[in-house]
Amino acid sequence: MDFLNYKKANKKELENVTSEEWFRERRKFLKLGVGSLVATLSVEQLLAAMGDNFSYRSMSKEEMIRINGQSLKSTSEELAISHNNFYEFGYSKIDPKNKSKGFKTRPWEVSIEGEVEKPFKILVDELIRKMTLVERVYRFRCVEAWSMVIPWIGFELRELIDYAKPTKEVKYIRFTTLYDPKQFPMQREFLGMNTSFLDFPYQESLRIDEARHSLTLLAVGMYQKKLLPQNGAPLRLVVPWKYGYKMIKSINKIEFLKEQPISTWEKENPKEYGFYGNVDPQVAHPRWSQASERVIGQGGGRVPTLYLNGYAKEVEHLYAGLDRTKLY
Ligand SMILES: Nc1nc2c(c(=O)[nH]1)N[C@H]1C(S)=C(S)[C@@H](COP(=O)(O)O)O[C@H]1N2
Ligand SMILES: [Mo]
Repeated sequence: MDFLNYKKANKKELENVTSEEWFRERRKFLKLGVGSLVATLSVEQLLAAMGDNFSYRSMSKEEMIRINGQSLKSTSEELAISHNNFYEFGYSKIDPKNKSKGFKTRPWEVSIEGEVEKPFKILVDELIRKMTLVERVYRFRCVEAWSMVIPWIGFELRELIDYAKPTKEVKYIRFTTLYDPKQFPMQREFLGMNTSFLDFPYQESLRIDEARHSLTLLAVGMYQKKLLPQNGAPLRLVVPWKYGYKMIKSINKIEFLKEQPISTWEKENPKEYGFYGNVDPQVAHPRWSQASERVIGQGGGRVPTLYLNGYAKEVEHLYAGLDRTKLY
């Protein structure tokens, strides 16, 4: 869509689009030039015209230091989009990039189910339009003992939870990745057998208080752009104090639950992967130490791993009374 071809909005039209609902789109269009702003555009047209851009609040230096304890330098974008874990596309780090070229992320429907006032489905772009987008630069620590720093764009999950209106009994929230063997090679069967050792669709969950923490995001972008398929487009979970496997990608179902569910990795190997997946240098994986990590993009250099990935001050209180040495 070529928004530069739109006729100039007159003063009256401009006033019509100053309502709260139109605020973000309007700001985006103002950035692009008033000529691109026409009051008669439908929401769908506006969303399409947004292209690969979002309007979001950037992270200030003060916020960066308050949350991360220091100023962090992001990993190079090139590495973050070509060193990935996304087993639906394959097991090697380059598979997700190479095998996701045609992955269709729009239109994309997200289904909200379980213990809510009224279950519903919503198009991801409509959901994004309702939420407040922010940028958050966070440390990212995979259970395989490597790490990156990623500048995410997303909204706080708690904003969606409030929007979904869960019942009082809700204790957990579960996310499910799209199930589509046509698009995900590893979800296919071969001679009646599963191709993968994982039980797809991939599922992950959080306790509702973890989900409501202000650091917990649903990401829709990174590096100031929309997410690419290999990073979990169009919607993926970000919980910076947990191992990467908790940060489920390409979500199309969100359920509110009363009981603690079993997640994909926990089901596959309960001796090695727990429900919590909290980053903890003192609790070794059965097959390797978690005391340090290899920083991707720093020539193989290792740094000590921080308790709760450096976010202990923010989230430690959530785990008072839990035994750190036990794999939950
Ligand atoms: N659906 C799905 N989500 C997933 C995975 C996966 O295989 N499938 N891998 C997880 C793991 S182990 C990690 S480390 C992160 C990797 O995210 P990144 O590729 O954006 O760095 O995604 C997580 N989310
Ligand atoms: Mo991971």
